[in-house]
Amino acid sequence: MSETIFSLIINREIPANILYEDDLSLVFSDINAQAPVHFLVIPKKPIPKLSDATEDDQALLGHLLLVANKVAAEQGLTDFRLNVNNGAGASQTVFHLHIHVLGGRPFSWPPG
Ligand code: IU
Repeated sequence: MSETIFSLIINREIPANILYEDDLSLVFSDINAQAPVHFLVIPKKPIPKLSDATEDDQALLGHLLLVANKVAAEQGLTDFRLNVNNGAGASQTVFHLHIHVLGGRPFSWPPG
């Protein structure tokens, strides 16, 4: 699997505001925040996009959601939005699976 800038963040080769880390995941602030709180939850395993995940990743994907919950609570969020862009046509730009977590402002629906 190809390396992306997120691999460099995992390996501390470029800086990021890291909010949480464990053996399977890393959480850091988005550098182009779209809300007062905007962080990314990523697996350390470099899965390019959600649709590349397999049954073997079931526990990992569940773990990422629970990590999102944990960090959202730590950030004082009760209402928040999770977003996963899957593929260029869905505005994915970094091909290392990531869950956007946004909060601290109202959100409308449907998204753009
Ligand atoms: P997307 O779902 O692939 O479009 O989101 C990629 C996000 O990664 C986007 O919100 C960027 O601001 C963010 N990001 C980052 O936080 N740090 C970086 O070094 C790079 C992108 I490159």
